Formats: sequence, structure tokens, C-alpha cells
Amino acid sequence: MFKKVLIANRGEIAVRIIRTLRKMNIKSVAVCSTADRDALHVKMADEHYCIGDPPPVSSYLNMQAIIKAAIDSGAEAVHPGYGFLAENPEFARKVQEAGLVFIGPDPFASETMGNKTRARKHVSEAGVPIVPGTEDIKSIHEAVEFAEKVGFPVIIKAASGGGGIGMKIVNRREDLESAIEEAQNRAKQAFGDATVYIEKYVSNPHHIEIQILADNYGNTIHIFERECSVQRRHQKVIEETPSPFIDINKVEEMGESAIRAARSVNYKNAGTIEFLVDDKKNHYFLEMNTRLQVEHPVTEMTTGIDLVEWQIRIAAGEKLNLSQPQIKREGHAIECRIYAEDPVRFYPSPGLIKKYSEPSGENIRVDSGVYEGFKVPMYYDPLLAKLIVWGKTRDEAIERMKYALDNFIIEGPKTNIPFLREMMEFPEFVEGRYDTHVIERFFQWKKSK
Ligand code: MV4
Repeated sequence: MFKKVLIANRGEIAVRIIRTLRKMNIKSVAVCSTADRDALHVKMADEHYCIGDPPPVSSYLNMQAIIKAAIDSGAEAVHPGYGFLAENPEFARKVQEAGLVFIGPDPFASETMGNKTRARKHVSEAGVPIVPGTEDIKSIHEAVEFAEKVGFPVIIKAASGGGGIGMKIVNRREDLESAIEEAQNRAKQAFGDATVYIEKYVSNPHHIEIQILADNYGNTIHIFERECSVQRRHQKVIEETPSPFIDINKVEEMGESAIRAARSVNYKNAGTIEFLVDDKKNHYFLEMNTRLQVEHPVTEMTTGIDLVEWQIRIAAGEKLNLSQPQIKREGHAIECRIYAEDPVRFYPSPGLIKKYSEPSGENIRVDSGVYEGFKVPMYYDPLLAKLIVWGKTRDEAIERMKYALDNFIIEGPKTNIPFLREMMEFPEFVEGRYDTHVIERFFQWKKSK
């Protein structure tokens, strides 16, 4: 096993990774920008290296500085967390070339999955259902032909995109040409690649994902699903497992698809396959996230599996000693993401945390990156903490979440806690009959009250 691991990240996920490193008796090395000298992950780590100025390009995206810190510290491996360089194949390659272990899949997997049309082709050839769609669009003629074949609405997506950035829904033939041009321009701006493709638009879908683990010896298992339909502007806000929308037979079917998708790129380590599920409960591959996800704790709370521990063990060459029938789950877990943001306008709200007190109690978990007196920098994602609760039933989990939200005190930055608390009373959420448009309907419900 490794003796020392560097965490190429910040905030709650860096703290989360350090916690498991400590449990495994592995020394932790933090990196930080000059805006994060007093950050919690720096205080928690056994040692730290300041790697650059506050803007991410100078620090948390600075591959050379991070790799130098890893070498100088004597770390044997690098855990990338999520975001920043986690899914960057060039970073994984550079880490490996420096003689270090990258705690994640080989660059081939992140490279293949990073290109959405390539990923679709790859998994579809392995027998995974995909939404009817085109390959990379080379002429407006191809686009028109496809849209007329499947019918409107269609959705234009960036081949180098993901996570909903640069998507455009088109309802009418006469809007298609200009929409493609606009999508190409945006894709070029956001990803440096103007390539787009078109899919049939699935209306009011569910966003459900499957967690997988794969070792270096051909063992690939799935660890059930997470329902992630509560999102706003493609930012997830609340996640839960089990999904109230699908039964265990459907989960097993999606689990099989997920394993096929992972195997198709010779996937190793922890990964997540995102699916759209339509009203008839057909599932379609959306994309694969080749990293640990923000919402991994709901899987941990219901299965008792420490996903970070398995990431490290797999990277160190251990065999998965868990077989599919051994993976059992119990009860229900819900995660609320606590953002430093204006709850009405959703603007980021950084600044000094004047008062901070976490809820505690049985079956309440808080994964936090902050503390009282910390000044939340303006340069990064405004996620302060994640609140995760477990209950024997979904109703019990919701009740516990209400209690926990009522006892989470954060003063200074504005937070979305009031929004989350109200959501726990929104009938559609409480009854578990929501889809990806639930937040829009929540605001209508509030207005009508
Ligand atoms: C779609 C879709 C409907 N049809 N693709 C959003 C995130 C990204 N991973 C893919 N996403 C979607 N892709 C097809 N063919 C619906 C979504 C989607 C969505 C779309 C518009 C507004 C909110 C949404 C929330 C979740 C998913």
C-alpha cells in the first residue's frame, strides 16, 4: 500500500479524501493556492505545498506545479478528487510519466468518454442503449435529415461538452440552422472545439446514474443507482438512493448496461455512468464520469462501502474482494448540497463565515470544506458542505434531513439552506414523483402559495 498520497484538489472533497487516507494510515499531502492557505484541507493534511495564485489555471489546474509538489513530498500517488484535473487525460498521463500512480482510470478511458460522440459510439457497440442521434455534424443537410426522420424537438450538444453546457433544444425545422450555428459558436468558445451532434429530445426525463467499481483484474461491479433529477441549470442540488422512480429490476438492468459501458473502455477504478430515463422507463446512456462524484456519499451510506478506500486499493493494485451478489444495500440516503449562494437569485455569495455549526446525530453525515472564521474565496465552486442523512425508509430520511437542515447554522455567506428546507416539504418531492424539471415547478408552487 502507498505510504503517502497527494490530493490535487481543495474544499470538501480534499477533506473527504484525507479522512480515508488517515483511516488507512497513509500520509496526506495537500496542495493549495495562496487564497487557500487557511483552508480546512490544508489544516487537515499532514503536509502541504502552496502551488500558485488563486485563479485555478495558476494553481489547481497547474499540472507541473502539482506534479512537482508530489515528487518533492515523496508521495507515490495522486488523487484528483472531482472537477479541476480529475478527468483530464493529459494530467493522468503526466502523473504516470512522472513515475506516480494516478488514482483513477487510464487516460484512454477519460479520453474516450470525454468525447461524447466517440463515447456514444463506443458504448453503443458494446450493447448499451443510447438516445437516437447523429455522429459529429458535418453539414446542415445531415442535421435536417435526422430531425425530419425522428421528429422535433431535437437537442444539439457539443461533442467536447458534457454536464449540459452548450446544449440547445430545437422545436421547429425553421430554427434548426441558426441553432446549430449558435451551438457551434458556443462550443468553440467553451471547449475550443466547435463540433456538435444532435439527439432526439427526451422530454421530462429522469437523471439516474450507476456507480461502478473496476479493478485491474477484469472484475467490474455496480453499486446501485443515484437519483439526480433535482438540478438547476445542470447543477445537481439534491441526490438520493434508491431512486423513487425505478424498481430493483430496472436498477439491475441499468447496472448491466453500466458494466458494459465501463468494460468497453477497459475501465479501472471508481466511475459513474449517467443515464436518462424516460416516462416509459427506457434508459439511455448520457455520459460516463471517469472520477469520484460529488454525490458518492449516498451510495456509501446505504452500502457501507468506502468508495475512496476502494479507489486507493485498486490504484495500489489490490483485487476487488467484493463480488456482485455481495453488494447489498439497506435503507435510504439523501444528500443536500449546501452552496454559498443567494437563495433567491442563485448568485455565489463568498466571504467570511462568521458563525458555523453543523448538525450532528446518528445517521447524519456532514462532508464540509469550511469552518467558522474561514473566508470563502471567490475563485472556486461555491459548494461549502454536503449534508447526507440515512433513514430506514425514505420518509424517515426526509424527516431527518429537515431536522439536520434546521440545525445547520451558517452566518456570513448567504446559503441555499432555506431553499433545501422548503424542498423537503414540496409535495412532488415528498411523494417521490419528480423529474428533472422539479425545481421550476417548485418555484411555481411557492408563488401560488
Ligand atoms: C438530454 C435531455 C433530453 N434529451 N438529452 C442535461 C445534462 C447533460 N448531461 C444531458 N442533459 C440532458 N440531455 C436528450 N436527448 C435532457 C437533459 C437534461 C435537461 C435538459 C434541459 C433542462 C434541464 C435538464 C436537466 C437534466 C437533464
